[in-house]
Order: sequence, then C-alpha cells, then structure tokens
Amino acid sequence: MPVSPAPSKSARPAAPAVHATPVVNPSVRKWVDECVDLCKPDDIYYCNGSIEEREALFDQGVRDGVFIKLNQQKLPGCYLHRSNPNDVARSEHLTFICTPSQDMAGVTNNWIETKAGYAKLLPLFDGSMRGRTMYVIPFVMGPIGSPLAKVGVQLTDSLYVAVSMGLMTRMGDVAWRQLGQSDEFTRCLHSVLDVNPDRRYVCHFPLDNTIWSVGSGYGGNALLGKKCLALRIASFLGQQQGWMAEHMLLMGATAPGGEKTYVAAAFPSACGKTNFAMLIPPKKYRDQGWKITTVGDDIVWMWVDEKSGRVRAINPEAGYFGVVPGTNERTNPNAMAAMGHDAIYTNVALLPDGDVWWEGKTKAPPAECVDWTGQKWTPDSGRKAAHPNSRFTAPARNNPAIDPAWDDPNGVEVAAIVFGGRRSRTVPLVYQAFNWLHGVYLGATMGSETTAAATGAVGVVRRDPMAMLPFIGYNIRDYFVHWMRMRRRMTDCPRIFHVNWFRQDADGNYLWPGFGENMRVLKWIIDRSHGRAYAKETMLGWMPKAGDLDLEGLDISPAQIDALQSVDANEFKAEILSQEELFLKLAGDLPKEFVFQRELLIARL
Ligand code: SAT
Ligand code: MN
Repeated sequence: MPVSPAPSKSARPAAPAVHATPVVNPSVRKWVDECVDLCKPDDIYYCNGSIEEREALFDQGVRDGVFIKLNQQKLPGCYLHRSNPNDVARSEHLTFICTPSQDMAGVTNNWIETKAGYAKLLPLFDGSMRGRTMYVIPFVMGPIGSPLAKVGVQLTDSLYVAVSMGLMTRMGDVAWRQLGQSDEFTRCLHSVLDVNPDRRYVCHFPLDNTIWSVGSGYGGNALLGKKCLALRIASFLGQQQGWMAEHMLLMGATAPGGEKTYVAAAFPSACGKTNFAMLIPPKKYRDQGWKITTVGDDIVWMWVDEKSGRVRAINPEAGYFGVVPGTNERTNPNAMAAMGHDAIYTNVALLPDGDVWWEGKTKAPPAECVDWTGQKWTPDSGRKAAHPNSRFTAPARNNPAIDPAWDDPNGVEVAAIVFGGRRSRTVPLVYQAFNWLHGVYLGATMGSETTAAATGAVGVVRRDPMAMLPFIGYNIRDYFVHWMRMRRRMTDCPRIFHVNWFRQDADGNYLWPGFGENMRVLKWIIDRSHGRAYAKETMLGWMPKAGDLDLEGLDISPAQIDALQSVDANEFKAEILSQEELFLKLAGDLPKEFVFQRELLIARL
C-alpha cells in the first residue's frame, strides 16, 4: 500500500502516516482532520472496498491476533474472531439519544443533552487511537442510486470492525461516488478504547447526523451503519421526511405460476428473523413450485410510491450478521451456505482441524474443541462451547436464495407486514388485524421473551413495539403517530398479521414445528393479502378456520392446532394488563387511537 505523508496541521509531535489517500470531498476531509486531531492515530488508512484490500486486512488481522484463519478447504475465505468476553451483545443501557430536549428522545430512550453528550465522550476519544491505525470507512446504506440510499463514513481503530463493515455495507470508493460533493453523510466515530464496560457509550446525535461509539467492538454497538444509522438515525429522518426505517426482514414468495409477493416481518433480535427470511419450503411446496427468496434479514426502509400509492421497501444492508447457535443444514441450509465461505465467525468454538462448531450444529458434540473464550472444551465441561449470541458475518450475495431484486434501487412492493414475538403462552400461531390502525396497535403491543442478543436477563416477557424498542431514534409517541399517519399516503395498504412460532404446551414442548413449516402460515398470509383465503372473525382478529391452514403431511393433530390457536379470555386480560406497563410510561402521551383499540379489544373479550 502506497504511503504518503499527511499535511501536518495539528499540534501532534509527528503526523500520522496516511495510506492510500483517495480524493474525498472537502466536508469529509475537514471532518476526518478534526477527528484525527482528536484521536491522534499513528496511521490513517482509507478503505477502498476492493477484494485485494479485504485479503490484506484479513492477513493483517491474523498477524495481529484479531483473526484465526479457519480450515480453507472446508471454509474458504473464513476467519474466526474472539471478542472480549465482556463484549458479546448490544449494551442498551449504555445507548443514548442526544438531543437538546429530553422530550425529543422520549420515555423509552436513554437521553443525554447534546452538548453534555459530546462533553462526556470527548475526553474518551482524546488520544484514543495513539499507537493505532484509524480506518476511514466510506459506506452506503441501500442500493447504489436508490433515492433513499444514505452515505456514512465511519472512523474506527478496530480492524475487525473495518472488515465487518466491508461485508455488511456497500463499502469503499463506491460511497465517495454516491456522496459526490455533498456534505450529507452520517459522521460515525468509533473507538474500542480498552473495551471496558465502564467506558462504553453508544451515542446518537440525530440533529447532527452523527454517531459516537466507544468501548465496544460488538456488532450493533460498533458496526455503526447497522442499528445506529439504519435504524436509530434513519427512523428519525424517516419521521421527518415521510418514510419508515424498521427492524424487519423482507422476503419474496414466488407461487406456482410465478406470482410474486413480498412480505416484511418484525421480530425482536434472535427470534428467528434470519431463519424466516431464508425459509426453505417443505418438499410438497417445492414440488408445486413455491420458492422463497431473501431481500433482507434485519432492516427495511419503506416508503409510499407516489404513483401507485403502495408501500415499497429496500434492505439498506449488504450482508448478514446472524445468530449461529441452533443453525444447521436442517434449520437453515441457506444460512449454512452463506457462512460456508468468505465469512467471519465471532465467538464460536474451534475444532482441532480448523473447522468451527456451535451448540445445535450437529446432534453429537465434538470430543474436544477450543471454546469461544479460547479454552479447551469437552462435552462434560459444563459450559457452552459457543457463546449463545455467537454470530456469522457474511455478504448477502453468499445466500443461495438471494432475491433477484435485493439490490434494486426502486425496491419491492410490500403486500404484508408481519409482527411476531417469542411467546411460550397466551398468543396464538397466527391472526390478521382488522385494518391498518388495528395492525399498528398489534405491533405497538408486541411482547417477546428476551434472548441473549442483548445484555440482561433471558426469558422474561418484554414489551417491544414493532421490535423497535431499542432502535427508535426519537420519541416513541411520535413514532406511533408516524405509523398511523403513513396510512394517509397509501391508496392500498399492506395487510398486517401477528404470528407466534414459539407457543408451548404445559410440558414445555413446542406446539408448532416452525422453520420450513412456517411456509404453511406464510401461504395463508399471502392468500389473505391477495383477498383469497378464508378466515373467521375472532376476539383478536381474523384467524384461519380449521381447514384454512394447509396441514397435509404434518404430524400435528387437530387438537394441537386448536391449542395453538386458542385464546383464553382470562389469560388475554392479564396480557392486556401487562401491556399497560409500556402504556403507563407513555401516560398522557398515549395516542387516543390506542386507547380506543384497547377498549374495543376488552369489549370483544
Ligand atoms: O445488534 S446486532 O445487530 O448486533 C444483533 C441484533 O440484535 O440484531
Ligand atoms: Mn436485529
């Protein structure tokens, strides 16, 4: 890599060496200079996004001990990364929205006043990159040329983050071209510091289009294009500009005969979004000609097309950051293929032959391996070999079921929106909202049992409106109103559904087989969206009648289906009470439409 000296403007004793300086626009140059003065890196490296660069960075990472090169026969182009054991999930309690007034952030966000936010982090960034390289990472969220696409530039001292951004976004010179001379880019500043939870903050400054993150190298905390830009900052911009940034997968379903339907679905982190987005239909459906393709597995940006009055959507990301445990050839062959080459594994176990392992990969555990913390592991070690939130990072193009339109700047038309959570009791397998407003209420009252994707207790029901609770970049009251108002722009709206793949019987057995068999529920959703399938009106919404869901070839009794779909009025009254937990927080700010919806629901019960 060519080395050229940097113009020495600052008071630093020695100017950092600048590697491969591209021609960047003056606003970027000015901001990078300021951050260099602040962080004082030894070196500056501008990422260009080339294959050669990626290989060089991996090689560097192996030399630095950031990556372990895996068995290249079995896993070509794949590397293992072990994170600091204190840094394995998003840190929601250390995530802040920084605005002039607390009301802009609302009751569900941690808030710091803007100036106080900068003041808190400035001393942490000061000199943070001494002895390190600052990577300058230009990236685009969204298909190149899309009117909704957004440019960001991340400065980071983490090589792992630099390489991961290359997989997760459209990264490199392409972003400079998309930006042109504009100064409209998200300023993302990141340092891992000493990976100390006491000095860990993820701060968003939506009014400045700025993100500052310190003290963590973990996905959602550190790959700033993802949750920080594409959800928190983007949801704020969407509210101002009349579009929506949502925590949803986006899948295409091709029916026999070729009819194509796109479905978006919101589930909280680690509730099977990636699995649903990459679903492989059961054999019977495949034989008929059904095919599922993936547009995205985590985030969608939606807007209403002016000509058609219908909702269209893009996936702003270019890769997957998926949960690994439980993934295997049966549960998600597409994910297995996607992580089979040119991928990063984080916090999985390492086998003696340089292959990887995790709980649920194979029925029988390996005789021995090295666990995610780097220690020798055997099946009787009494602990997990892979971290429950271990992840793979892979480019979207690795997915054999990638949708042909996944990179289309014009996006795809959304016919249905699905909300879902992980609920072992109370909530039926599937039902349809009576209308848009009722659907918004279903999304707003969503609850899910917590998982390992965020720090904190696992397995308690948490209210998670639209699966966006940790990701709404502004006041949740305004967010709900925005959802309701979006309807006015639409001539025809996507139909809204609620699903729960996770209901259990009294003995804790799952009532529904899930995975590929979810196709049966999806088919009903698709048919309902096109005004075809039957349903009966129930207290909760429209539900498939016996016979409306295709159960042929499934080892599941009518009694089991009844149990899956049953609604216990008393249990549901308790559910409504527990929904109050969030609504009480909103108090006087609760949209009156929600009060009416709740009253109607109580009346029906
Ligand atoms: O926050 S991450 O993007 O790292 C994982 C998730 O919660 O979806
Ligand atoms: Mn997610």
